[in-house]
Amino acid sequence: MKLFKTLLAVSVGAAMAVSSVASAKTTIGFSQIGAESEWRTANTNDVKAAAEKHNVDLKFSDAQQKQENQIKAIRTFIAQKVDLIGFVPIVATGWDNILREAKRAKIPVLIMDRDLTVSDDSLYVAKIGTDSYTEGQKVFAWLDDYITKNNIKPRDGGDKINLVILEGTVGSSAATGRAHGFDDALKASPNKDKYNILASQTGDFTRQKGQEVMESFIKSYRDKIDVLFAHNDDMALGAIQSIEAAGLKPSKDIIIVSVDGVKGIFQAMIDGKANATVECNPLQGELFFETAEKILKGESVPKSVFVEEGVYTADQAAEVFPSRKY
Ligand code: GZL
Repeated sequence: MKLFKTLLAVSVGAAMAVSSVASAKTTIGFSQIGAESEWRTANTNDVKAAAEKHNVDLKFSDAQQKQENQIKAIRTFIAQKVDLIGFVPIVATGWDNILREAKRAKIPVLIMDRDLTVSDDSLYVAKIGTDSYTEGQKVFAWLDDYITKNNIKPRDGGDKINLVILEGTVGSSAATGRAHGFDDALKASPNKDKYNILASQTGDFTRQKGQEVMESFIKSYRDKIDVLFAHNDDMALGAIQSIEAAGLKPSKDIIIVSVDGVKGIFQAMIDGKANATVECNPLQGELFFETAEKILKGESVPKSVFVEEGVYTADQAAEVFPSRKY
């Protein structure tokens, strides 16, 4: 009888072992910035859908826009001995120590969306992201072409096209990349002397702050402002509310160009309230989990991969809108 019991125990144990091996899903800890914009929500939804499709046990953490919450989440993932850690670095610096802890725990780290600066590039395996510098360059290229083709004249009767800029989160690679890309393209332009930047201030990528800062810009410069460049669509949408509240016509009195390509800005372009958006593609989930699978199989992956991104203008908005996925 004893032998039978032992065999039974062994067979049950083996069955459980097999079932646990068979159902042993890959566990990935993912620290997301927050839910500050339409774009971020689309990015989160895409990550969760792709995790489901790849049969990954996703431990998802929302940092409420605070770096210290991301660091805490990554430390928790290490304690949970996840197979891989993914995160969107809210700002570019301050990650060395926590990534050294992950390296000591032999847990690979895969970056999504934004970029980071570390003292040792071996602290993360790869980055799947968006090319903020090129996005900034595309903004200026579109604006300079639009101003020239439409022979736009300064509203104040002067000789300079006056811009105000709503910057993204201070210290984020998305904000610094877009700012540098725009500035470098402007400085390289034969028309560089035609432009004057009246003011540039962070709206932290949110609609609310975009509205507040634009209100202050209008108070200071009302009929001098010819162009708003917003580092993301959500801040542009907030700014449009302030422009209208001041009795000005968005896209007409003040030309509006922003970055992301979310549904809200397409609707604003259809409504004649915005002029153009440079796409920043949040649909990075598939590429993220494909790359994670390769890393976990020990395959080599490129250190940095950018997702595809286009430029969309008001005259295309109605036609393109139905096909937009975010
Ligand atoms: C860009 C991304 C930015 C978006 C904003 O890659 O990190 O963060 O442009 C979002 O809308 O808040």
